[in-house]
Amino acid sequence: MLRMDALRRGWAGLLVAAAMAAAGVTAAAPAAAADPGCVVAPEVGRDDRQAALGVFRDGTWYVRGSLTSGPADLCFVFGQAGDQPVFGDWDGDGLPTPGVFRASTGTWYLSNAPFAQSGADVVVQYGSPGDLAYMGDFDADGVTTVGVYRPGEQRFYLRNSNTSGIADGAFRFGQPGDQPAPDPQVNGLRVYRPSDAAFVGAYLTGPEPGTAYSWQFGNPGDVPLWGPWETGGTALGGWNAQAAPGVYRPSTGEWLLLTDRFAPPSLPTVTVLQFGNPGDVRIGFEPRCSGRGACGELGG
Ligand SMILES: [Ca+2]
Ligand SMILES: [Ca+2]
Repeated sequence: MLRMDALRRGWAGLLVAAAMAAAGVTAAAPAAAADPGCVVAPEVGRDDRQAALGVFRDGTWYVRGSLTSGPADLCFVFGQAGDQPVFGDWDGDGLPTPGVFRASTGTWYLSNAPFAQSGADVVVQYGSPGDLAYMGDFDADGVTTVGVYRPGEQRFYLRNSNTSGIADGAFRFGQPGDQPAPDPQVNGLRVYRPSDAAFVGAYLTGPEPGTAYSWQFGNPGDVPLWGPWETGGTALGGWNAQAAPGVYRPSTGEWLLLTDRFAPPSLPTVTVLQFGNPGDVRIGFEPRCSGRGACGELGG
């Protein structure tokens, strides 16, 4: 659990350029052309928001609404090639929605609509070229906010609001080669260590937190994922799914997702499926109510 008094100790400031917009600025993220085969999001109904898998390809998001192999159920355009897709409840209304982090300019484009129909509702300047996106709910107030992992320093820089400014928290954690493994509700530090094929995490209790857990999952060479596929015995893709680890295995094109960590050992707990193309960026996708507040209606 993150506590503000703990966060105030030993923080290094992260200076960001002030030239760009702060929170509240409405601007469209530069968008790529839509894939002609894409069924655009406004045509799907409210019940279709149980999507669980997403891939990002050159500015187009492809979404599949079940934990099965197959094609995308819908897509939408938000961002451009090279952007890092992110996902979170940026306004705290209970509905997680898409965003992108453009490291080349240190700019975050955040949408508060389920499939980014409104474009970028918030533009935040935070981070530097080479940074990797690390969003989360670092102060556990129900609002997902921006952060980055700087691989060269093995250091996280975190904000508790979707605004430009210095870091509310800076923490050295991880080792060379680690990749950040964020999710919209994480309130700690978490990396994936490819050499060990393990998710390694820490709680935000000091300037250099120690490892709190190490969770082996996948094989060396896998790409970390974290998404809403942990069902705890409920139907796959159902509304009760919780965030859980997974990996994408480039050598086979497979997603391997921990779908029921509480199942008896005799039952399968890992779902293996194929979705997307080689080179796509995979992301856990959950455009639905998180349980904290009212659901937003799907706009057209
Ligand atoms: Ca929201
Ligand atoms: Ca928060």
